Amino acid sequence: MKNPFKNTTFLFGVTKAEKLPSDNGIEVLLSGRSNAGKSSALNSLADNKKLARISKTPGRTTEINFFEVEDGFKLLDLPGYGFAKSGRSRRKNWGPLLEEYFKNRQGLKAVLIFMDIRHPLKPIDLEMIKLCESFDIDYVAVLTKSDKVSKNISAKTIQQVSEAINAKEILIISSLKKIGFEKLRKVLIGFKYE
Ligand SMILES: Nc1nc2c(ncn2[C@@H]2O[C@H](COP(=O)(O)OP(=O)(O)OP(=O)(O)O)[C@@H](O)[C@H]2O)c(=O)[nH]1
Ligand SMILES: [Mg+2]
Repeated sequence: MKNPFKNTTFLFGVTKAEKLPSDNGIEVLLSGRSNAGKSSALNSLADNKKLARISKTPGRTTEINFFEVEDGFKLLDLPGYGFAKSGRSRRKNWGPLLEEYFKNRQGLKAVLIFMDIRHPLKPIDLEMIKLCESFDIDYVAVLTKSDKVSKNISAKTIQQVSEAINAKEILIISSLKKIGFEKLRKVLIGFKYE
């Protein structure tokens, strides 16, 4: 089957609420701590290594990057937050933009929260979950880098996460091993029809 994400293209980056594009079509936000593996996942999703920049230095992405999967369906790569030194000032900058975005965005269907399977549910992830819950937006936990842990640890972590939060789905992926992307694609496509 053809990969429906294959033709995903980068549109632009936005740093200020007033620069957000008009609220057309549906949008899914990709969020997660810096280094969680969001950009790698986006590239694997589209099967295009050049799509999103994969930062070697954590926290290098500094904008909300808009990607178009197809007409009327966008993915937004939210730069990593909560990382070490630059975290606090970045978080301060993020707050208003994100709040503004959540408050007024009709097209926002869901938020994916990418978490390194070895370090899930950090305070900043819980903040994002709270934000989703306060605006009644579905969120999906995506546990990344599953190649780094055993099957046993994976299963335990999924159990632990499912007990702690009300995620619509809990998925596990490995961009390195290309595992979990069929399911992730299915879940994302599902949001088109809600
Ligand atoms: N082993 C392993 N490493 C991964 C995987 N996915 C990403 N990485 C590595 O993790 C690091 C961070 O990946 P990125 O995709 O840039 O992370 P990000 O969440 O986009 O980070 P920011 O843009 O800073 O928010 C890179 O060195 C990747 O090569 C994976 O599935 N397995
Ligand atoms: Mg990134």
